[in-house]
Amino acid sequence: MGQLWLWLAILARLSGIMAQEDLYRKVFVFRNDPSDAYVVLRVKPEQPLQNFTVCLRSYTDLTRPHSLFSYATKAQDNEILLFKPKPSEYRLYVGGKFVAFRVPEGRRDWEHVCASWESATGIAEFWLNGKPWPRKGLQRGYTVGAEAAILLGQEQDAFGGGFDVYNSFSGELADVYLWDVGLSPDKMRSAYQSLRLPPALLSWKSLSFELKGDVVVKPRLREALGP
Ligand SMILES: *[C@@H]1O[C@H](CO)[C@@H](O)[C@H](O)[C@H]1NC(C)=O
Ligand SMILES: [Ca+2]
Repeated sequence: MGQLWLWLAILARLSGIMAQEDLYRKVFVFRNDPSDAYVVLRVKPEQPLQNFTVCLRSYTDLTRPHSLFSYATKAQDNEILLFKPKPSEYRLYVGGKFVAFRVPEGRRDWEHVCASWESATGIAEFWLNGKPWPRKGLQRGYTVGAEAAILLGQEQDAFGGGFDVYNSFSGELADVYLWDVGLSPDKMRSAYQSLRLPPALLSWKSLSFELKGDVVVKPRLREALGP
């Protein structure tokens, strides 16, 4: 029996099948600053996106630029990118163009963000800690490519690579989700409050991921919720 599992594990590794895990009450800890660590996420099925919502929670004391969610295709490295160039700004990139959302400088606490985009109108929504920011627009009529390298911890300047360690993430990440729809305001608030959520392309409760380098899964130290 032990040997069967060993063979299955080897087979899984060879065929690139990743662990699927419920990360409820867990976090990814990126220990180093700067760091070359990252986490690869896999979406199944891969599909082009006319609409999407990405949500995650982060906890860091970084003041330098850092990447939170990097979705690159072979044609466009910034296909979907959630990026924090400085403590008072978030950027959402879609197909290489971005909109900026100015935010109050963090209280050095967990920050929950959701960003959504809709091709038909180009409208981008940005929610911080359960609260919507004034909507902006970009890339009306665009389609996000299907075959993607999806990474946490690094910003891709090439498909699956081209990292700048000074754009790396350092700290804790949790509650990462990607949907192929724009979430309703109710669901945006549910995501912030860690309540029940619709089925997702990427779900923290059944995440297919692979750790690369110095990043570890640890239990949460406390509930990440805050007003
Ligand atoms: C994208 O969202 C718009 C507006 O909610 C909807 O009309 C459209 O059908 C959606 N497209 C896809 C492919 O889901
Ligand atoms: Ca890039």
